[in-house]
Amino acid sequence: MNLNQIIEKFSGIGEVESVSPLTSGLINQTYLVSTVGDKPNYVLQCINHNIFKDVDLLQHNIENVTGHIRKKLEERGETDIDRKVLHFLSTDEGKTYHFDGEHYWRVCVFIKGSKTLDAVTPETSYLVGLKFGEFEAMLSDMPEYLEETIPNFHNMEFRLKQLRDAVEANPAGRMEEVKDLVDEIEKDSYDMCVAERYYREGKLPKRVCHCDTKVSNMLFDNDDNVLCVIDLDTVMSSFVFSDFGDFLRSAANTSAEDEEDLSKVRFNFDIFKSFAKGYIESASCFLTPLEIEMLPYAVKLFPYMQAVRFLTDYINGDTYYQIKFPQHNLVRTKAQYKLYKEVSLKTQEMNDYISSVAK
Ligand code: GN1
Ligand code: MG
Repeated sequence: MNLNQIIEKFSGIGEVESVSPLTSGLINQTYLVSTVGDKPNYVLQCINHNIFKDVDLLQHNIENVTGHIRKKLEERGETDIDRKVLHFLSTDEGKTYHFDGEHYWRVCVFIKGSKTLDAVTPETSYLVGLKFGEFEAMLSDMPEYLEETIPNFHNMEFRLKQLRDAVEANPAGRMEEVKDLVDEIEKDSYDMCVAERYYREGKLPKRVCHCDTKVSNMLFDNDDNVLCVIDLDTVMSSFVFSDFGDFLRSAANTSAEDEEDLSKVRFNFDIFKSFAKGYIESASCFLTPLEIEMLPYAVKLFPYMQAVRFLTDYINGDTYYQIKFPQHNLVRTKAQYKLYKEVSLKTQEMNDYISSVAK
């Protein structure tokens, strides 16, 4: 695959100096394209077409969302807008992606002086909370309904069905090894699906959310101020819990998503408090009382859902997530399930804190 030939399909890129892989992310392949002189650098991505089946819809959503945010920032008179929202390049055919006959590619401008973080402090997570609340608030009046780029992406009932189908089919012969873990996880399955039931009863809305708010999907400047939200593939209608819970799943975990030593996996309550404070400050203008009351549920839901998803993939023989060693998805499952247990111990404290800030 000649990356230079792909880059040439996108208009306006200067002379390329080097192309090097950027490693974060479990789904798409990402490269940094450095150009000669003081021209901008770019991020080139090969979109995982097995997962995102409808790339045209995917890019359509991203164009809509970035366009809408850009408009909002302009209306607010913000400066330096190109550092606050992503800009995707078009090809000569006027599309924001290129299909080379086998793979789908896209390019966005690399925001100069930006970085990602793998961990945050209470100070930064307060700012991130404000930013995500603001992100959702800006998207709350999108004129067009956003179709789901991955149907049922954060639907807990659907994720449990996938697990149960995998258990039934046992395609990789791994069931013997994980049977007890599956039984353990199943015990809380009914409680964890409460949001879907409330949705059907008309008690909870779905709104445009980011749906992949892990810490590494946000750009910071050199002073650790939040610049913008990246990795927009999963921006779609969902419960606000997606953004709240998924951020804390990574940010308030005292260890890595795939930590093998489970004694290191704990829930950092200070991070929870500062993120919740920031988020409620900027999002309470549109959140319903029930959405606010259920935020602690969201913090439990996401490590739980992620454990179910990793375990399903392990049972299926690792067909979804990129893995670095054969047991990787099982290690990830156990770490996420441990986090779920740790968070659950703090339910009362989380409820008390949320009621104290959401007055
Ligand atoms: C995937 O692409 P990446 O690595 O940011 C996944 C998320 C998971 C996450 C777990 C499209 O995100 O849903 O929470 O891995 N994205 C997709 O690290 O499945
Ligand atoms: Mg990512």
